This record gives sequence, structure tokens and C-alpha cells, in this order.
Amino acid sequence: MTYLLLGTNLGDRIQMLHRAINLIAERVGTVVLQSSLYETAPWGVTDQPAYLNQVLVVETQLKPEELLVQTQAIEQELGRVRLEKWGARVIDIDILYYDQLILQTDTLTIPHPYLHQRRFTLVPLAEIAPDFVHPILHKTTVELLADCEDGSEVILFSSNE
Ligand code: A4P
Ligand code: MG
Repeated sequence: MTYLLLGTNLGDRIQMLHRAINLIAERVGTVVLQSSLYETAPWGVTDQPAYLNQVLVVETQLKPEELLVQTQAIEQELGRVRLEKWGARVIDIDILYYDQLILQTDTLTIPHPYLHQRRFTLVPLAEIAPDFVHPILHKTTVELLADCEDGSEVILFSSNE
């Protein structure tokens, strides 16, 4: 099981999320859970449009490196252009967790290194995986969110109920 964060702040954001989810279902595996959509204030580079963020739980047979190849291919296909780090993008797919795996290579760090520092990640993750335990920090999503000092705004945009 892998936990993916989708982020978009350019173009038709809702359509971008739908297209990304369809491609993930085709190429990565079964989408088991989807969080609601959250509108979130830009983190890092703050002078850019608001994001929509969503977290997915996906059952995949791909190995982590293969998963990254697929998620990056999907980003490319949806028109992602890499400009500046933390800058605006039509779609970003981050791998948050891969089961309880801890991995650090030149291209891939799992768990995602900023996961616990960002409300735009923790709030949607807490909705669908409140009790998942971070394999390094040994805290649940709910505990990470309670400890998180990020004050940036995260608003429910469209509920998944
Ligand atoms: N990489 C390493 N580990 C991972 C992982 N677990 N998942 C490498 C995905 N990629 C991983 O990422 C750079 C490189 O990270 C990849 O080539 C991959 O080998 P990138 O997507 O090309 O560049 P980036 O996204 O600009 O940089 P970075 O550091 O990934 O930024 P983030 O962390 O993705 O932040 N504010 C709000 N509200 N919502 C957002 O979604 N997103 C960002 C981007 C900034 N501010 C945001 C949001
Ligand atoms: Mg990224």
C-alpha cells in the first residue's frame, strides 16, 4: 500500500486531479481510498496561487523506484513543467509512505521528508489514515498533526462523503 499526495495550483485544478487519479488507477494500482479535496495556502514559495491537495491510498505491485517512474511520467503527461523548487505546478505527485518502508536514495526518500511539517499533507492524510504510524517518528497521523507547527490555511473544498 502506498500513500500519495496530489497537489495542483494551475489550470483546471479539479480536472487535473481527476485525470491524475485515472492515470494512477491505470498504471499504479487500485485506488483504495481518496481524501476530500482541500484548498491550501501555498507553502514554501508563498507568492503563487492556492493549491488543491488530496491524498490517495493505492494498492500497488510496483516497487518504490518503479512507482516514482510512473508518477513522474504521469506528471509529465499532464503537462507539468519544472520551473522552480516549490513553485506553481499543474500537478505534483509525492510519495508519502510505502507500507512501513524507510528508503533513502539519490532520487527517492520515503517517508516523504516534509510530510510531518506540512498541514496541507497532514490534514487530508488524517482524514483517511488517522492511525497510520510514521516508521521513523513512530507517531500516528493524528499525533503528527497535533505536533505540527505549520499555521498555513487548509480548508475543506469538496467533501468526499
Ligand atoms: N523525490 C524524493 N523523494 C520523493 C518522494 N517521496 N516523492 C525526488 C516524490 N518525489 C521524491 O521533486 C524533486 C525530486 O524529488 C524528484 O525528482 C524526485 O526524484 P519535484 O516534484 O521534481 O520538485 P518539487 O516538487 O518542486 O520539489 P519538492 O521538494 O518535491 O517540493 P514538494 O515537497 O513537492 O513541494 N503548498 C501547498 N499548499 N500545497 C502543495 O502541494 N507543494 C509544493 C511542492 C510547495 N508548496 C505547496 C505544495
Ligand atoms: Mg514534488
